[in-house]
Amino acid sequence: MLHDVIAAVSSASGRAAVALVRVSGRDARSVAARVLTPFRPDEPRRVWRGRAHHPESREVLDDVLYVVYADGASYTGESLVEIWCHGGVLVQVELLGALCAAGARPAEPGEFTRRAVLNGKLDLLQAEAIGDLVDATAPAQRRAALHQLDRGTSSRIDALRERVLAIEALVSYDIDFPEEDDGPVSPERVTAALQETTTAIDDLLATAGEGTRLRDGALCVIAGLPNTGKSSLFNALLGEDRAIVTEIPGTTRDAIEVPAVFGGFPFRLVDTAGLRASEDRIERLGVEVSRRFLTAADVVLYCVEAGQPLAPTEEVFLSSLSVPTLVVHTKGDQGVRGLEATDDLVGATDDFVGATDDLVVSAHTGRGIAAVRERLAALAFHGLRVAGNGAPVLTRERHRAALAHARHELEEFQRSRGSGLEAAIAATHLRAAVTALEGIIGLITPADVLARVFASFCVGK
Ligand SMILES: Nc1nc2c(ncn2[C@@H]2O[C@H](COP(=O)(O)OP(=O)(O)OP(=O)(O)O)[C@@H](O)[C@H]2O)c(=O)[nH]1
Ligand SMILES: [Mg+2]
Repeated sequence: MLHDVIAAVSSASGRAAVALVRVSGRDARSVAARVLTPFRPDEPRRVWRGRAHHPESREVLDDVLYVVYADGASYTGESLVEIWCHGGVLVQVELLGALCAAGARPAEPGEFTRRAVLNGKLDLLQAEAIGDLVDATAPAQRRAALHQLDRGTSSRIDALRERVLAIEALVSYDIDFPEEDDGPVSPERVTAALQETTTAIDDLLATAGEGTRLRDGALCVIAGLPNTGKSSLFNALLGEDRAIVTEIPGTTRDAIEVPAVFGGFPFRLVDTAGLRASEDRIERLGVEVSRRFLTAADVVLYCVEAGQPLAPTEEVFLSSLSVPTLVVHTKGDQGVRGLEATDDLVGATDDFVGATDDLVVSAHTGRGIAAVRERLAALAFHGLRVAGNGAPVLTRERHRAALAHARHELEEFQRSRGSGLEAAIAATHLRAAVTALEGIIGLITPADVLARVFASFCVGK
């Protein structure tokens, strides 16, 4: 099955100057030869010009460019032909039809990348990185994906695996010579090595929260009393009018969620109904929705009108929040005295994570809007901003769960050793830790894991 020839349009459909059609598999060249003239398979990685035609009707479909890649020197690791035809809705589909008539079958979603993994061209983390790169909407997502594609995360996992293998080697002496009380390897050495490895795992695990946020977008919920300018701020942050603004308190009834990029990081910005006890049934439901969003929020943007002190209920509400909160004083153009000094806070810094911080903004003049964006990025992605671009980030639950599992096995090993269990039996936990780490990179990957990884890919990838 792996050797059948697959074909797909790898570019998006719709009007475009060019489209890319890929053909991969052991016999990709003979399939392409039936469609392309002249076909020059002998000189790989050179661009040729040719005509594409249907293998049966011989009707010419397009004037194309193509490249042939040899086995082992292609994206998929197998014989691969890439054909650039004219884009649009018809030509690329007809070309794909011609290739299928010539012996290929339509590829399944992610099948090219899946083959690349099965042929050892990419590990599983790199394959996921390709998916992330295609899905990236914020520069920070692109940077993390590229780092992962460069085996940044993989090499970190490799290093962890090496550490566990080294511990295995240390304890193997005890296994081979169990009757020796004082072997050449002291138990302290094993314990120290275990501790170092667990710490290294914890460092990586600590990136999982922001890593997931980096993939999904940080949920930023705008909250506050009615009429405090939440929807206006929402629109100003997005740079477009998405939410209705009126002078009537209780205008927003439903939560509106819109993806956004602030400071290069991905967000899901949510405007909510103003928080108050209302007689109006619809408004009450809206307030309930607001509260639900607030429980799920990664960061809260709390609006209070400039010059208005926080009401005691608001103080209580704010201190009940367990996520970083940015309090902004809205309508800052209305000339409230005593707030000018607060402008000193505009420069965003990285050292106030979790703190409640104040900022004066105006949706009307744009004052403070850029600073809010920067601050939100600093609050939601503090760790990533500090770590910089070169650090690996765990972006998926799959990674986190497997690492946590490896860590658990190391603890179990330590526990078994402590309880005097035979070294050979205790060492099975080390083996299990190695297997868990290998699963992340994809050295050993059950079919169902592969299926899950590629489920979200689109055709042609
Ligand atoms: N001068 C001034 N007025 C503003 C500003 N932002 C909002 N307003 C006014 O304040 C009123 C309420 O604005 P909204 O954005 O609808 O407030 P909200 O908090 O979403 O209100 P609800 O949805 O009812 O809770 C409107 O009349 C806005 O024009 C601002 O920056 N400056
Ligand atoms: Mg509103």
